[in-house]
Amino acid sequence: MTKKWHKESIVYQIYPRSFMDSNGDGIGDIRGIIDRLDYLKDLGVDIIWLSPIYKSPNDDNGYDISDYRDIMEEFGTMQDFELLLSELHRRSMKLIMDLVVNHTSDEHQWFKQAKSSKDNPYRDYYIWRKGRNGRPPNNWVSVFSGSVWEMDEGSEEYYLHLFSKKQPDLNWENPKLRKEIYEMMKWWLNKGVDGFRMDVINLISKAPELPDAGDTGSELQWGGEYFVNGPRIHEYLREMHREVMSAYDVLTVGETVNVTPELAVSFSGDDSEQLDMVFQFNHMVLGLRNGTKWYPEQWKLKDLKTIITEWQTKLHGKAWNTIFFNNHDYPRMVSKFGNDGCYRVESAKMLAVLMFTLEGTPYMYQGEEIGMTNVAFEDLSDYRDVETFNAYNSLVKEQGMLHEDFMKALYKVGRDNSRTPLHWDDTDNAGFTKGEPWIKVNPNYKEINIKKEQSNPDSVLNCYKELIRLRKQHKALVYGKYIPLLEDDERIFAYKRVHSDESFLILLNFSEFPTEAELPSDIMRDKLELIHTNYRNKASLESKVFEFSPYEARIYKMS
Ligand code: TEU
Ligand code: CA
Repeated sequence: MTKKWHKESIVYQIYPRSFMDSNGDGIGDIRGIIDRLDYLKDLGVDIIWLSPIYKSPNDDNGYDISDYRDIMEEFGTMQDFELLLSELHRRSMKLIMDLVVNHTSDEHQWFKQAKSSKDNPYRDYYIWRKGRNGRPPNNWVSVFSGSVWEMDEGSEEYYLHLFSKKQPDLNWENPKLRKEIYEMMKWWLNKGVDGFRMDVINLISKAPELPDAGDTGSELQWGGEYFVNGPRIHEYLREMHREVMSAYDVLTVGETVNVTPELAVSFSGDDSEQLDMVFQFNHMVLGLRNGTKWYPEQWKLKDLKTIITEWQTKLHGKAWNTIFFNNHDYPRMVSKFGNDGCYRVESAKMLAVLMFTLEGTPYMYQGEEIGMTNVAFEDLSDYRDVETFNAYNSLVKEQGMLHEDFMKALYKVGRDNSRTPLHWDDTDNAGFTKGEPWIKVNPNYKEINIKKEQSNPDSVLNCYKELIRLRKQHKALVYGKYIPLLEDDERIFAYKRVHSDESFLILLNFSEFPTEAELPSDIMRDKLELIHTNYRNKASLESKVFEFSPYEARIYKMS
């Protein structure tokens, strides 16, 4: 297996709007990030992934870009950005940018031109079709609810938008558009950025006929079969690699929805010449019935284990995994996979052990290192996410779902759960801003904040630091082969990481109950050395059976 810097690195995702506000306007900004780089360096972070900071009208918090070569005014200036980059590099840290090229904002110059007339040269940068007897060109449903088609009154044609109507999809069939994107990417790479996280990159190729999903003429439905991993996707990514990435030693990570391990290998396999690694979401959508987001159910540990084992096993030696359990689109990981009530600290630490002992590059999301939790605002108007409002209109106002039921679902799955400001200390607004924050702070900030965590040697934050240090010390935790144990156990997640020079045994009690487990007899207890645990003075090896406290996690070195 070839070793590369990006496999051994720890990535930290910053959601700039909510990280740190330097000028009191209530919105996080680039200066705020610069001020806190020493915190990230001290934590052990190597690479920062910045969610979009480009010029944007913020319909989808920056994922709707109106100028790829400029900075969002609220976040600062290009000079601020260049300072951030040099301050990172001075600390031997790297920066990857979010690259959002499935769509632009409808306020991008290209779209304004395209809309202005049918024979404008930019018309073909987007996807236009005539309606069918006053109805949209096909029946696909948008990720953000409603039809994917929006009528343009001027030309009486519809344009395609897989996300909000302010995010028109780009037409990748057009070679001029592709070239323009590649030039833009080179422009950023030549500035010195160290790679890209590519937003919904496996949606850029659509089946050209754009056929109805399911039965012709049926109700709105998911048309993924015609645009997820579409017909020319590998061709485009290979072209991008050849034209752009191959000339730079940088990191590319594709956000790919609905992929199997086989597809992931086809995108990021060692000789694929497309991407370095992909984010896959099979574990993230656990508990979401048929992938529908707004009817969450309880997820099961066995399913989580099955998915992780499948991905760890099938990619080993072929492609490189990413490890993450939350980001700006999903609930906080301690609330979803742990217990954000009385075992918040224990379970946040246990999940950290999982993060840093699997094969793949760990991608942390801001706030997870202190065990930040979901939020439950009483009033819908305290929320900010376009996905939430569109879903509310569609499900509650049009389809009769009860307001209370929607709010309950929102508390579990809403994207704003992870977008509330980062808690720096216990002063007003958690030290995030001197002004009025763009979205309310989670009221539990007095209990959960960085300052408090820093002063407590036993905190979640210090546990993260310790685990990052361990991972950097032991290559087996990065490259070792993953071998699952106790696969049928409904409470214990157990596995080995086996490498030529050393091996580790990882045991995690994913339940709130004291639990016992008996390991296979070939694991010799007298050959185990405990090197990490989230409980003090515990984990004696005397008894034959392993006994675990709620959410107890242990790492043993095996000899
Ligand atoms: O997300 C892609 C995506 O499919 C998500 O919309 C996801 O399905 C949804 O959040 C689950 O509720 C990327 C970005 O990460 C997201 O923030 C953007 O809104 C989206 O693309 C459009 O750019
Ligand atoms: Ca600000």
